[in-house]
Amino acid sequence: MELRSLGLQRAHLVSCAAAIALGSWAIAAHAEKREFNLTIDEVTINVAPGFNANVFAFNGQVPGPLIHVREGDEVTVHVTNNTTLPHTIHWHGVNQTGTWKSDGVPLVTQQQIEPGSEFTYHWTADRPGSLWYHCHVNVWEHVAIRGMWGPLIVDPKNPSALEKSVTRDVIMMMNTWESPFGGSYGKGGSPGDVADYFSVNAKSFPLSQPVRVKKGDVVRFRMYGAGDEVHEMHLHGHDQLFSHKDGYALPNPYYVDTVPVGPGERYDTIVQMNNPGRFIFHDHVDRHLNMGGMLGGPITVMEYEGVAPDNWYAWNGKAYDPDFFYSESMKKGYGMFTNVTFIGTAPKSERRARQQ
Ligand SMILES: [Cu+2]
Repeated sequence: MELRSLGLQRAHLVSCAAAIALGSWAIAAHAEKREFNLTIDEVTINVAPGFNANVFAFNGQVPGPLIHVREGDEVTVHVTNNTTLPHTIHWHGVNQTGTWKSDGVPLVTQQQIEPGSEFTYHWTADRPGSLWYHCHVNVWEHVAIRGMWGPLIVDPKNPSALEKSVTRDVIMMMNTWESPFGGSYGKGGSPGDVADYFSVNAKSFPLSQPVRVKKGDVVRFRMYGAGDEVHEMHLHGHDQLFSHKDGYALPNPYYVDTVPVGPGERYDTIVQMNNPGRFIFHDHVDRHLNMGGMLGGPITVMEYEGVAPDNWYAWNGKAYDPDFFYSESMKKGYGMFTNVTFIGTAPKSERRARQQ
């Protein structure tokens, strides 16, 4: 506790010194203290038709809750491990300036958080961008196939004109699953094990969702490689202006139509919605359609307002969740945001045990 408060004081001094060096008190004046609670729970989620996965879920959901803060904010996160295996949380992209003991790496920066235990992380949002958080214990299982990941968006103190032009954020976290181990905690993700289901925000098409847009929208896609494979994300009908890599603004953004999102990476593209119709946005790795599937995996569709419905359209009449890509939550300012769509159910075996 003493060490932690010393760390806090040091971080505060560093940020004040930086503010003085910049000849501005902006950092010290506008930084907010933000405090969040995360639990880690064992639940089952439905990833694809015919495939459920037992997961370690932050606040019972996959992806984990959206954490949205501003550059310079001081963040405290209390973590409670309600599962049967140990975990930590690594804040991927945060540089942990003066707070290295909050980096979340077991046996390097902390002891793992044992079942039934708690741990508190404290860090300053020392750089902006599309960051994320994930477990750092047995990552080949916990991150790759058990859903232990969520988005952490740090808004820059001084957004660029390009960033200011954005009217909607779309957060897409792609990942992998191994159905033979879907029901077996503590197994899977090892070399030789084969991923056979693929998803965006933990849902494979057709369980994923469209992005409903109108002409004139400017969408910022924030794409994450949360699993163990590269996802070649291809948007039809539009130019994607590749603007940020791992949260860092490119000095010279350039246009692409396919983005290779590898494990741990983040790619942001900014797209002018200027071509009304229905356009698919999909993973171009053919195997990622799912094992034996006709059409599946990480897929969404840009559905423009005003386009007449067709009864043969695969998503005709679909129940729409406008926050599936955290687009609505991102409009609500800073804080932590959940989505009931992502919440799992108690594993069947556990439920049976409770009923008896
Ligand atoms: Cu873990």
